Amino acid sequence: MTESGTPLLRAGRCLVMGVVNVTPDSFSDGGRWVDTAAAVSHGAALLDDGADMLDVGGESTRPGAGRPSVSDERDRAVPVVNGLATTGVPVSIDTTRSDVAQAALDCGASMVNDVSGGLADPRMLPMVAERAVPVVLMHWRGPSVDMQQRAQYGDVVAEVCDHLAARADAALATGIDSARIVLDPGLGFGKRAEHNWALLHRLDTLVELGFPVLVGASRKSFLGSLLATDDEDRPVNQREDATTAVTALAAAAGAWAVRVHESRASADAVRVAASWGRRS
Ligand code: PMM
Repeated sequence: MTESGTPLLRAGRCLVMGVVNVTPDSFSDGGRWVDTAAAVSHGAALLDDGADMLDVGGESTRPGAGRPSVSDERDRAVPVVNGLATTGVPVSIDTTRSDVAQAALDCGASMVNDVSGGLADPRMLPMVAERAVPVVLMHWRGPSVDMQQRAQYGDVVAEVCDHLAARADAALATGIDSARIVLDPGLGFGKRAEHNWALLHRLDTLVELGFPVLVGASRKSFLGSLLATDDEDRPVNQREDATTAVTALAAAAGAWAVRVHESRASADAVRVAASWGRRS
């Protein structure tokens, strides 16, 4: 950290954030990277495949998930953050707990990704302000264990945008610089497929709030149900092409970054979108 704090990564195009879930139970890759060395080499592979930054998390937020203890979450995520950050790559810590975030920042993380938008832990936003690091504030309606019961909206786009504008105001009020705030619609968090599609359809409304926007659609169940056959939803490991399509469209709609489990195709897609949008 410099005296003036850590700036938000920018590249003149949509960025690709590679996901490193150090959890036994995440919906798409739970259990694959629980070993620190495996998680670090997975992160390195995501970078080789074109990711601009990595997002490391030690708690699964899939619908219905229970919570690990703070120490379990920290012990899973922080060694992986440490192993990756020493290579100089920008690493964010995906956590709603300020203690975990703080430990990760101490070990080289340079951004906090809080899916609760600072609501789960009242110490999170003041800590982020003090450390002067960028923060992702995601739309959230409460813990994952029963969040789908709260998937009730009148106008989902207006409600999510109003909520995120209020979370940005709360962050500004605690002293977080506006240039370090990222907003995220929280696809799948207390939202059904139709809510996710409405939010993507009107991503411009969220972008117009004036903050960088992160989109996390990768492999989520609304892509599985979109591509379902009569018998079953498209399995998680066969949703990559749909994820890439979302990446291209999100980039074209002005997203700051996409959060993805595989980076190669999305890294290509953001470059296509940037070139398409450029007038020469
Ligand atoms: N989704 C998941 C976890 N963390 N963070 C942000 N900012 N946005 C998301 O959409 C998001 C997130 C759930 O997906 P995973 O369990 O595969 O990581």
